[in-house]
Amino acid sequence: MSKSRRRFRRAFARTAATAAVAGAAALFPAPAAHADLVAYWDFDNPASATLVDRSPNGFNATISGGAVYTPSAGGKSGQAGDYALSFDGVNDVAATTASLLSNRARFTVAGWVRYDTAPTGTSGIWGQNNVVEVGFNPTTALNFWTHSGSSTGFATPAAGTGWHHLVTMGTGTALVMYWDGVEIKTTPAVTANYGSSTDKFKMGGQVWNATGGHFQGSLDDVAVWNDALTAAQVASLANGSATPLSVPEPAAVTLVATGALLLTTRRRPRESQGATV
Ligand SMILES: [Ca+2]
Ligand SMILES: [Ca+2]
Repeated sequence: MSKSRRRFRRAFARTAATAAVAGAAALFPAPAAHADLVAYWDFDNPASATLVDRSPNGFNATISGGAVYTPSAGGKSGQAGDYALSFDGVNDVAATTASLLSNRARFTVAGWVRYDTAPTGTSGIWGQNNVVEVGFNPTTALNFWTHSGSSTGFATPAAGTGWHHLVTMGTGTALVMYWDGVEIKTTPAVTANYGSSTDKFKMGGQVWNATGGHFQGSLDDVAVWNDALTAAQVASLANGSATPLSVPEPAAVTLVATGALLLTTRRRPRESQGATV
């Protein structure tokens, strides 16, 4: 083969490989949010009393009692434009208008929690009264109660230790709590349904009961899933490599990996062909 023809072949192979990568990107786009993501609030719309649900489901929450956004960069990431919501422990609450946790066979609620003063009373961090209740109860423990799947908890870490990542999960066979990405408590309890109530999903108070029980501290990036997350998914949230919008379905990860593999195996014969002709 002539030198110019070989050069042409090499250039053609490079172009084809580039096109193949572009094609693969179109065939295998970045994974969408986990299909079981129910709602996600990042608290990054500080001009509004409405907390925008960043999932496609539109479960916006409304601030009442005077809960305030932290200043820009006051959110977990510490970056400009990242806000958290600060609760006064008196009457502040963020409430949806939906009973998000009713009749779940499995669920996960995850988010960042910060409390700079020790809790002075039973206080709710997130949940839905009479179905799933999470918060300080008593003041020395983080407690996770469900209507029909038992309850669990662990001793409260000291106040003033910054942001912590909390996960409360019902797998159908156990209640699982993660703290800063580590599975800190698992309590076996089998149920096909964690219960239902007409109460709404709330953050910062009115969780242990329909009224009262207000949390003093801040929350950021709270999300609800209609499934149990894997330990790897929890770790990715806690170490900041994923947000609730980028925690992928395990199936999507497999598809992307398969695409990359196909690309690799298809390119090899073409290159060796060029060398032997
Ligand atoms: Ca208040
Ligand atoms: Ca935020």
